[in-house]
Amino acid sequence: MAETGNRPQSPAGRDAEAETHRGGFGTHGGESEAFIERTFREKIVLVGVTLDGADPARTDAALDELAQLIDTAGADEMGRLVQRRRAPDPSTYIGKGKVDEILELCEEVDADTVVFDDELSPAQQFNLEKILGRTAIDRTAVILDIFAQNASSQEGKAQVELAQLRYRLPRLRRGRAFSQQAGGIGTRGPGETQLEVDRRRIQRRIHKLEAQLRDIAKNRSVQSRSRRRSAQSTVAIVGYTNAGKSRLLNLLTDSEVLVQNRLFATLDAATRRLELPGGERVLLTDTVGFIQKLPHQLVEAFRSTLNVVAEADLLLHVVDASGPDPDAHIAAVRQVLREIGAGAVPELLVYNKCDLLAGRDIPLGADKDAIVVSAATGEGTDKLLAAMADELRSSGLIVELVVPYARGEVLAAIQRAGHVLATDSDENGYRIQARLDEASAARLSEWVVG
Ligand SMILES: Nc1nc2c(ncn2[C@@H]2O[C@H](COP(=O)(O)OP(=O)(O)OP(=O)(O)O)[C@@H](O)[C@H]2O)c(=O)[nH]1
Ligand SMILES: [Mg+2]
Repeated sequence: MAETGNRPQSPAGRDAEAETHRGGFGTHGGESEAFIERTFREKIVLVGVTLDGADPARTDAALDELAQLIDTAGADEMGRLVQRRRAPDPSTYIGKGKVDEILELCEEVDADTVVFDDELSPAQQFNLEKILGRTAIDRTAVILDIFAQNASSQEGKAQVELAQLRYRLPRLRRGRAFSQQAGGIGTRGPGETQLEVDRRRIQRRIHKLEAQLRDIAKNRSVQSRSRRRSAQSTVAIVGYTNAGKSRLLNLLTDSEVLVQNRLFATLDAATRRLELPGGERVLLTDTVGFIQKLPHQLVEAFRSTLNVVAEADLLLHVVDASGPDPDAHIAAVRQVLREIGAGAVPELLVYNKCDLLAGRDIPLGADKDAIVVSAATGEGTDKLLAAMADELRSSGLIVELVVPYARGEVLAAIQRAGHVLATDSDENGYRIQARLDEASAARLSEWVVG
């Protein structure tokens, strides 16, 4: 019987005694229980699929990373299985024969839970759990669990809960009777009524969290407007999880944000002041790390936090140069950046952990402007700071200008000189936010406010 110890048992899970495994997933319904049990270390079997045309080595690397995620979530890998397939099986994701193999392996190692590297549809998950007699979850659920463990601020907690509930909602089902699948309209039992109740309850909670997060975001956008009026540049540190973003922030700004050799140690953005060698003052923000197949529910829920990235003047994209496949990590990070609308923000690639390379060459690839540093030894930071100053100078400052309605030609000059971010109007004229280089900002200084 799967139930988290001290939390109230959910109505949906009450009649789930048919489940013999000890995993955490069988008991949907509660608002924030974990997918993987934390009262003991679950034994887990990992499953990966190499689709046609994909590189099997990539599947292995993905499973290594999944093993790391599992460990971070507090469970142990007992074994893994990989299958090559042309396409996922719509009902069980992997082939039926392979499901039997998994069952055998699970029994051999007494596994509690099977974790698939790709997102399972609710139907696939349902069918797999039925055949395997134990919890079947996917990478998304594991990442959601880790986020839930690591969230500490009110906003972070609300964001993670929202992502969990959006993931959970389509997967809600009553515990024991599997009539949902075979049944359909006209076969509703009393359990389904309970299911409806659970759905409504979760939906209400989702709306409440959305409203709460909107309020927090509104506050933040007031703050960021006032920061823009002060024309301070903002630099966001982004990158793959565990690349050393927080340690770099600490080094550059003499701070003490949490640094850990664990995935997703940072969930809440931290902003610190930094003075560049030329005396320019910038705000440096450390953000949540990204990963391959980052659940879209999380990207959605963290959208307002990630706005600092989309609105930044410059990104420091930190890469673990000592990692197994830096290029794959870079590609995964850029993919998420595009998803959050930060694809066009200027980026400085920063290869970190160069102290671990022990003479190996850095895989700089095509990017000759990349900087090589070590957040551990401080090597390369002078170059990094100088490069940041250069980039910011060439990409310009965000300034606010007020132009009287009668001076249309000034408006046109601003548009020619830089990039207009926002236009508003009040009794004084047009109020414009634009990114301008230093020369243009000086030329238009008559209209610059603040
Ligand atoms: N040897 C070495 N270790 C480093 C370096 N930079 C970071 N680390 C280590 O790498 C691990 C991860 O560092 P963090 O700064 O927490 O990484 P992060 O990118 O903020 O990770 P998340 O917040 O979890 O996404 C920690 O154990 C750091 O001490 C470096 O330059 N050299
Ligand atoms: Mg961090």
